Amino acid sequence: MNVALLGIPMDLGAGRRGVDMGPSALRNAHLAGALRALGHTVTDLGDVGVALPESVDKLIEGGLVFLTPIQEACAAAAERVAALGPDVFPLTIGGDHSVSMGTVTGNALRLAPGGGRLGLIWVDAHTDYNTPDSSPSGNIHGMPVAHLTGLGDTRLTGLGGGWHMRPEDIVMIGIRSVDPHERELLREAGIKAYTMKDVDQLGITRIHEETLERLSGVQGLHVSFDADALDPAVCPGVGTPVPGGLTYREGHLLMELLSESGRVTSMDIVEVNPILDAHNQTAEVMVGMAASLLGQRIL
Ligand code: Z70
Ligand code: MN
Ligand code: MN
Ligand code: MN
Repeated sequence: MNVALLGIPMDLGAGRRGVDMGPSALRNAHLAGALRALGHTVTDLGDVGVALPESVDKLIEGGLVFLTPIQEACAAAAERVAALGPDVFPLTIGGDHSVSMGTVTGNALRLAPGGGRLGLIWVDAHTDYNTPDSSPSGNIHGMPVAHLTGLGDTRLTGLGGGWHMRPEDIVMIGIRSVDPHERELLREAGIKAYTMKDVDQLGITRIHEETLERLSGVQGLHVSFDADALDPAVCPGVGTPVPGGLTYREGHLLMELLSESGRVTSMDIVEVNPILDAHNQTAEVMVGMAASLLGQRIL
């Protein structure tokens, strides 16, 4: 496969500094080399330009922290991804999870002019379904999925030029932290979310089967993997660690099964925070997840 790496070194959407160094940490953990070892052709497109928080004068607009520079970086990421051909596998590396408003939009535009029907598998401790009104923090990394479905601030919902995700084309896995009003919004939208209780009860194999069945009508499948979906013991380098996450093997099994399905067309790795990490462990684990999704096998 032709894999295109694109970094979005942005921490403007997160509550803590440091995930802007995620792309560097993942490159240092030999992301490109690991994928080349699997036989892929890997082209590193470098990074999208992102404003420094220190050089931005307007911090909060309409309750949203760093709205303008986040909108600009997401628009740039969407444009870069959309320009890639349909036979390329974009692997976009953040950055806080607000980058996915740009990457998911770009991948939908890559499928078809005006935006195709993209399925989204959101692997995360959080549902990231807050709107500016429901958000307890104003941090945009808690809001990307809502904006992708057309809810929230028009500057962010406008990223796809009118394209939006269908809520029924979204499946979330690993969920264990949802804000009260966010829970209501998720229910109203009808988004399928597998909590950690579901992971314990059903297991990854059944969740994978149900997910692909549910997303059987889409043209492409995007996996957005937030490092905080994995247990903090596995991935300590994240801004919002939540106990009781996916194990190392559950993460790999999910990636291996998705890889075997042959249906995944793009991926994000987000929320890797080297400042909070232990010897780049989180980046190394996430490189392993990408390798499993892109065909690495034990035997
Ligand atoms: C909380 C909020 C969050 C990380 C998303 C947390 C959001 N629900 N944290 N991703 N790491 O502020 O909206
Ligand atoms: Mn997230
Ligand atoms: Mn998260
Ligand atoms: Mn939109």
